Amino acid sequence: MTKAKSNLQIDSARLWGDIFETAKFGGTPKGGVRRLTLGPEDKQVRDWFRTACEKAGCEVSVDALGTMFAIRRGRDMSKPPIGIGSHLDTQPTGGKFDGILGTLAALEVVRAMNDAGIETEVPICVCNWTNEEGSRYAPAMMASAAYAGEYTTEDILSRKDADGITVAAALDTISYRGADAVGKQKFSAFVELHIEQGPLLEAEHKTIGVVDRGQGIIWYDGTISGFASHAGTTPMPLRKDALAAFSEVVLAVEKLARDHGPHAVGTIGEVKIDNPSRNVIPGDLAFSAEFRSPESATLDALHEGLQKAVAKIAARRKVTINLEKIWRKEPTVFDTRLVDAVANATQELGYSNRRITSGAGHDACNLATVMPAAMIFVPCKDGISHNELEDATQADCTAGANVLLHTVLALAGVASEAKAGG
Ligand code: HGY
Ligand code: MN
Ligand code: MN
Repeated sequence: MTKAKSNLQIDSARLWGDIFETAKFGGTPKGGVRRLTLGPEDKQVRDWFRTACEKAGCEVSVDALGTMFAIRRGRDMSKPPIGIGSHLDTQPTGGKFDGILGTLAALEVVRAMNDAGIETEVPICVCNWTNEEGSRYAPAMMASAAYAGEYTTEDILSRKDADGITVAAALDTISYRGADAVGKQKFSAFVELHIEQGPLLEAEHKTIGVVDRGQGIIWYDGTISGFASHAGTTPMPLRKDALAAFSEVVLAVEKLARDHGPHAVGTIGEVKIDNPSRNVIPGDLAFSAEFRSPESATLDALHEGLQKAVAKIAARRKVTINLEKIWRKEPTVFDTRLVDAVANATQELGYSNRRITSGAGHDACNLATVMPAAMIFVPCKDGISHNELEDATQADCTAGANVLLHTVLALAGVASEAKAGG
């Protein structure tokens, strides 16, 4: 096997052009991207992605949950491919880079190999995982979780969004409910490039994050039932105010996370009052909550603490609070051989770097439970993500894609490449 020239680089302008080209699908006036999974804008970007992968000589397939796999042939097609890629769906107030950089950089890696006339020993598979964000349908990283065996395909297909539309119906609407069973596409390893979505790399002026761990996550759905009554005539001591009780739950989540710092985090991102009215004391509401920590024991402590806090609030305020744990993702430890391959490629290319734990969840975190997996981070401006202001530099995105290229070449093996200048 020959060794790829370490000066082999991706085409920076082509990658950057793709990022801005695809940002049009669901582009928002503030420069963000609103491309909820399985919606019309997701179909647009999926169609664009399929065409671009086929133009790059890949064979594209789609599985029963809509995940897309684009195979670039290798010399030995009997071996499972090296998987690369990420996701193309976004948050409602998403940006141009979260998931999109990793998916388009994976496509760019294939094109750079094509341009260099490189044939790899084993095939390469570029992936677009369905519903990584978990905003329209829970859980997050839904399709890769099903791929890793955490959920059955039937369970996921039956999941409903806020309008009662199932995943199955949404897939059919955009014609991305593939014939292939989830899990049919095998891999020998998976490497994902992603923006850090946090402030560390930028603050330390590091170009590359060599990701060795990922936080664990717990998601909850909650309801609070008090008693709706007249805002003017109900004396304060007699109230069963669901929203006032909820406000104590919010502060309890925040306090628990702070008390288990510095790495634990807790957030309540959604609340919906049933039949809200300015002169009715809120009787019923629904909300979602989440905790994250790199340590499983801390997740246990946070979970226990929240149960206790909620029971106390409910008793004191004479309301009923139901808290359902709907998802728990254990912390991820990525494969050391792969993490070292990322570190070696980074060193060879001469990029400043540091080891880093991922605060966000990623498809690679699910895949790491069933195959060797690793991640590469690049900085994003002010660490902002899940916000339309999300931004990154062309130079950093290019560096990340170059590290992905050389990591993949090391893992896939170079069977042959065009003569220099050939
Ligand atoms: O929630 C997450 O960490 C990811 O952005 N879906
Ligand atoms: Mn993401
Ligand atoms: Mn995200």
